[in-house]
Amino acid sequence: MKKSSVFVVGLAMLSFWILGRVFLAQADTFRNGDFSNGWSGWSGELVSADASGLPVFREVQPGDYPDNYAIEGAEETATLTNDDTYWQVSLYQDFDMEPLAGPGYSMDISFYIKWIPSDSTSDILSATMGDASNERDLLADISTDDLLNGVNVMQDVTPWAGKHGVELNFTNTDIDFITGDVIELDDIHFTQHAPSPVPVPASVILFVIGLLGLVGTRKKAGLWR
Ligand SMILES: [Ca+2]
Ligand SMILES: [Ca+2]
Repeated sequence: MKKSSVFVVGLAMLSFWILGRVFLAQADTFRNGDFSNGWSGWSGELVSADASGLPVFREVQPGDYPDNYAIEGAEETATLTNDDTYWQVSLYQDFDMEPLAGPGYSMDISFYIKWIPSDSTSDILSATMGDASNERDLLADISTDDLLNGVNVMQDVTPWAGKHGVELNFTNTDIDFITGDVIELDDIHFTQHAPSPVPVPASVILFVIGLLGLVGTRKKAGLWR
């Protein structure tokens, strides 16, 4: 094959690949953040170790691994639990963020999270949200004590409004080789806030007061009809 033909074929393949990626990147909006619909919308990743101790990553349907993923109690709270086979358990959802309702709007994510590790000084949990260009640690300013007690986290996620292919990821990692570490999760939702009313500048208020004063003066002088 001539070099130019190779180039054209290569370019065509690249185009198809990019188009395919764009097509695959089309996702639903975020759903089932309260787990009232089971694991619908959610995916899992489990990490084990091979014979030489290297990590082996496995994409799973959470419902297929009830030892690692459960929905418990009247509140239908999701729990991620690691064990001696799967020392890291992740739950994630890929979705398209809804656009802002109007100029000046902002958007928050809120969720309940509680961490029950064997040792909070060595085990690790993470909650992240992001797309290809920008990722955020949703627990960066949350204290370990709050996580151990259970806490409602709220973070501004306005930069992702209207973005495609955003991922929300919760990961529970055993580090101290004592497994059975648990993350509880629930009530994950997004809320939009309208911009606060624009304050009227003092100069405008003074102008209006002046105008009213003028009306009063004219009335007194009998000049106003
Ligand atoms: Ca729930
Ligand atoms: Ca542990």
